[in-house]
Amino acid sequence: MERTFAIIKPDAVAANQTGAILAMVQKAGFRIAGMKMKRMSQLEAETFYGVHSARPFFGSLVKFMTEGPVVVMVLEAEDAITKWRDTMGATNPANAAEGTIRKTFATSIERNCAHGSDAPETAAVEIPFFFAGTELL
Ligand code: FUP
Repeated sequence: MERTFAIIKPDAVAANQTGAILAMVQKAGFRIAGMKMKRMSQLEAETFYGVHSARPFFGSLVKFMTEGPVVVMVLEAEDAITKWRDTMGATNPANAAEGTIRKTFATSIERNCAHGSDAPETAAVEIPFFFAGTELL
């Protein structure tokens, strides 16, 4: 079993799409090992997306990720990292496959409604960034 880190982003939470996205999480066969709602601080968003700090979209991305509450989750499944990225679809919803979360709900490459770790090393940093070990069940 593998674990990945996932976010339902502020656009989807504000649009009351949390329940529909959670239904897709569960239909895809993930076990939710941890979940909570929070509002990311500026520092949290800047640190979380630190790898993108030199990119032109960084400021706008941080502003978006802090504009309202998010749902952070740890999802467990066999091959969870790849499986969750497949369930979300491509970063740009214009390129996302039919039936994926981003194709269904996202409105732009920035406001793309969901996040998922891109590799085991990333998940190993992202999970403890948001969850204490005692919060994972
Ligand atoms: P992903 O792994 O699918 O989240 O995509 P990236 O790591 O490439 O990008 C992280 C986030 O930056 C994306 F979710 C959205 C944002 N982004 C933009 O806003 N503009 C871009 O051109 C690329 C990414």
